[in-house]
Amino acid sequence: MSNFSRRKLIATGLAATAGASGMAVAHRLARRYGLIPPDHGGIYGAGETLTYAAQRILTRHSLAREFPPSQISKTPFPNGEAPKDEAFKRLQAGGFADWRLAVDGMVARPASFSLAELKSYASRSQITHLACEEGWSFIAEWTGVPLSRVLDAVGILPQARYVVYFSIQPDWWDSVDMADALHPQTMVTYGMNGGELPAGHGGPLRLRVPRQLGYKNVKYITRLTVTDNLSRFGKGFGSASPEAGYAWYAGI
Ligand SMILES: Nc1nc2c(c(=O)[nH]1)N[C@H]1C(S)=C(S)[C@@H](COP(=O)(O)O)O[C@H]1N2
Ligand SMILES: [Mo]
Repeated sequence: MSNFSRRKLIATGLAATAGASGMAVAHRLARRYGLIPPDHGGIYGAGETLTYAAQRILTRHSLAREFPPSQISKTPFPNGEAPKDEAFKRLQAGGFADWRLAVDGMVARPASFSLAELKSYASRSQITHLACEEGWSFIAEWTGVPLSRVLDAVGILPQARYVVYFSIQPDWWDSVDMADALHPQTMVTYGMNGGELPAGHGGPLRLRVPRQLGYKNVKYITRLTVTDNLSRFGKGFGSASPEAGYAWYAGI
């Protein structure tokens, strides 16, 4: 069977079984194709599996919408304020010259990048929407280096399935699967609207995942870990968010 018709069959099967004989069959199908999200055991269990599996099959390569400059929001909405802890303030006072992004796990050459090193790679800018699950959103131009470029530099091993990302704020960490990690719009972001990325929006470094909701776009990232298994991170849900009731996969 061609890849396309196989995908279509799985998708149709998932959609049909969701309504009819319930989630169990959808879950079995998803498992067979390696599409069980790490938080499937949570409150939403089967529903999360169905959303993630169906999205991955149908929209694996789709792009988030990009906007013209005229659409950039006049007053972007910083959800939070810059971290107030001493470690962050010290780095900020030094112009973030000592900020590092460590990359480890299932990679051939673990490395630690300074901002200057990240900025030495070809940059990409995109005007995309950041949507919070609480209902507000804004459009901004984001500049950075595609995550795929950073992963190329360290050489991901073939077993890699997820990239886990950590913030200087210990409560904020998350992960994406390789489809999103290698997606051309997923960026290690250091600029916004033509200037530096403001601390309120995650400066000096933030992961932008425009195909997922705001909370997946973790600010102040300091470390990436490539892995084939999310069970040893936190409570094993692939993110801190499912512990608070939010889905690991927040595709839009
Ligand atoms: N480190 C960190 N990352 C974070 C958050 C946070 O509080 N700390 N908030 C998240 C949430 S819930 C949203 S909606 C967006 C808000 O992005 P903004 O501050 O650029 O508006 O950042 C996400 N990333
Ligand atoms: Mo949010």
